[in-house]
Amino acid sequence: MAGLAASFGSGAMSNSMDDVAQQAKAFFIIGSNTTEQHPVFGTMLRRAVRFRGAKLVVADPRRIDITEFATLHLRQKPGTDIALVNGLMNIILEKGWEDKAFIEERCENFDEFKATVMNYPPEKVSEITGVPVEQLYEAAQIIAENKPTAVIWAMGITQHISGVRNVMDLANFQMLLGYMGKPGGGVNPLRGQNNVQGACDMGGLPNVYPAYQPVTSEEAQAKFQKAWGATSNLKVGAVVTEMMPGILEGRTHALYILGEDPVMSDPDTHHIRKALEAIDFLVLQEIFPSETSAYADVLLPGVSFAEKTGTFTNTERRVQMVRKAIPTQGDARDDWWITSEIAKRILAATPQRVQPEAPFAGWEYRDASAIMDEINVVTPSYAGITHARLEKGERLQWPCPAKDHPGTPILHTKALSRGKGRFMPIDHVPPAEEPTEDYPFVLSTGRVLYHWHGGQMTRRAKGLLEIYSEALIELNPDDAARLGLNGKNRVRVTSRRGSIEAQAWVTDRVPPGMVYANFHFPEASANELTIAALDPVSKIPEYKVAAVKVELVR
Ligand SMILES: Nc1nc2c(c(=O)[nH]1)N[C@H]1C(S)=C(S)[C@@H](COP(=O)(O)OP(=O)(O)OC[C@H]3O[C@@H](n4cnc5c(=O)[nH]c(N)nc54)[C@H](O)[C@@H]3O)O[C@H]1N2
Ligand SMILES: Nc1nc2c(c(=O)[nH]1)N[C@H]1C(S)=C(S)[C@@H](COP(=O)(O)OP(=O)(O)OC[C@H]3O[C@@H](n4cnc5c(=O)[nH]c(N)nc54)[C@H](O)[C@@H]3O)O[C@H]1N2
Ligand SMILES: [Mo]
Repeated sequence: MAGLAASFGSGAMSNSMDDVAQQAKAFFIIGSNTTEQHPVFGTMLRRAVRFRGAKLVVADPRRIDITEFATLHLRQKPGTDIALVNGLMNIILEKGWEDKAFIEERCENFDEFKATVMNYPPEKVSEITGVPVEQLYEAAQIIAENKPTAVIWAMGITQHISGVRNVMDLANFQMLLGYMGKPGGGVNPLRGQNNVQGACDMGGLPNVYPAYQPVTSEEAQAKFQKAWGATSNLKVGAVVTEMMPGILEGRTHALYILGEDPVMSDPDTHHIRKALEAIDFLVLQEIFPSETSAYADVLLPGVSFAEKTGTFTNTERRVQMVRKAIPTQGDARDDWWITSEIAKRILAATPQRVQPEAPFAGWEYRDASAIMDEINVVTPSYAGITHARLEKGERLQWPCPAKDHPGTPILHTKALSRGKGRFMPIDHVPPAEEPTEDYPFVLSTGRVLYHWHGGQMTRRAKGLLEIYSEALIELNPDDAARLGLNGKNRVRVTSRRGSIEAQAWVTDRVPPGMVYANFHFPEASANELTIAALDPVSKIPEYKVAAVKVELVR
């Protein structure tokens, strides 16, 4: 097979949530705060542990809630996942726990990979990760003996300069144990936004059209030109973390932003503000005035999920109907309607346009189901998914290539048996920024249960604000004592890029030397501190590691 990385391009879970929760003998959760950030799936996993005795290994620097259910919790230092996973594989090979038949028949490049893993003996790994050697052995044994174990991860794995390599190493891990392509096993990244999977499937990426058809392909270009009247050139576009710095470097002149609040959610806020001040033209399509709207030249009022009909595609590639529950207010319009009106005007001004012909609507969609009709024609994996079928209650997961196809709950089964999974030798890379004398703490950032990203929606919900009303910085009790945090519990956290002041939450959820902050509140957002260092392949920022100092506010 063309390399596992290619099929990971879609970033989807290889197995379905039901399959993982019901069939796995054990779960290896690494870098996912599952109960707070994926509460429904988190509940399924907790039930599996409690009621059918599934084992659970959690690898997370923080003592997150799901560790209460864990057979074993490994607390690696942030940014040391490759060393950790290589260390576990080193032990698996030492003990002869690898699946030799699977490796022999279904994988390639094992020897080169093995040579790299041999450089990660448990003692060395313990030094890099901070995880005791005995715990490494214990974890490897639980995972090797409970067949199959499902690996589950989220942003704790991907938001690093080594994010892509972290993911590849977890694929190595599952191949080594023969857990790939098995019910209850597989590689299971949990998607974040309700419809991020659908957005990617529909070509919301700089390198592909819908269904991951490359923008560099003339065939794909011709196909979409017929449907849309015009397309882009054959060049791969930029990702958001390139567009933003591109403003100050003269490469980005205008932005059309739909449903993002970069002032809150992009790394290094000071830099983002400077960029947005400098941009020539900014259009923002939002449902609320946000931190970013102050910089917009044009505000387009879209509508929320509750005011529109269409589909969301979830983390396990399942396409689900969303129905309009409340009427649209004021001047607000369906997001798709606004986009198609803009498209029509751009098309009218494009000299080399063609006239889309039936079955294409040429941007004159009757409603959301008419858009799905177009998707059926141009998107092979969605060819058989229609609003009518979903309305009848069919549970469809793509690939669903025909109207009589039942959908595909598990990926990789056939792909792996047809071709070979390729082992990738992966070495540990330290984070872009490590603690120094001046900035002695490691900062990691993320979310809390009660809020959603920049908080534009959740800070408007009274009940949520009653429970969680301001940013809290998690700080270990030993560090708090050293800082003299006695009754006075506001702290200032400072990185090389900025500074925030907030209330400390003194808790052993974080180990000594680590602090954890969220980006839900503009007055103390973690992104004032984060570093815009990017993974060279995915261009994801290293939100999960920065060096900071922590001071008492007097
Ligand atoms: N309530 C709520 N739920 C959400 C969201 C929200 O904003 N609020 N957002 C949604 C979105 S878009 C996303 S992407 C997901 C994110 O879901 P998650 O990725 O689960 O959430 P995060 O808070 O980013 O943190 C992930 C975990 O990584 C750990 N971690 C930190 N550094 C490291 C490291 O170096 N290695 C490892 N292995 N782990 C590390 C953290 O301690 C944390 O437990 O949540 C989704 N669900
Ligand atoms: N420090 C730090 N930063 C992070 C992360 C982290 O872990 N740490 N995680 C990153 C991740 S994984 C993500 S996904 C991003 C999320 O970052 P964003 O995408 O910027 O955050 P959201 O709050 O999900 O959505 C942005 C806006 O969309 C608007 N909106 C909601 N629904 C609709 C709609 O239907 N139509 C329109 N037009 N607008 C709508 C909301 O009002 C909101 O202001 O943050 C990233 N930033
Ligand atoms: Mo996300």
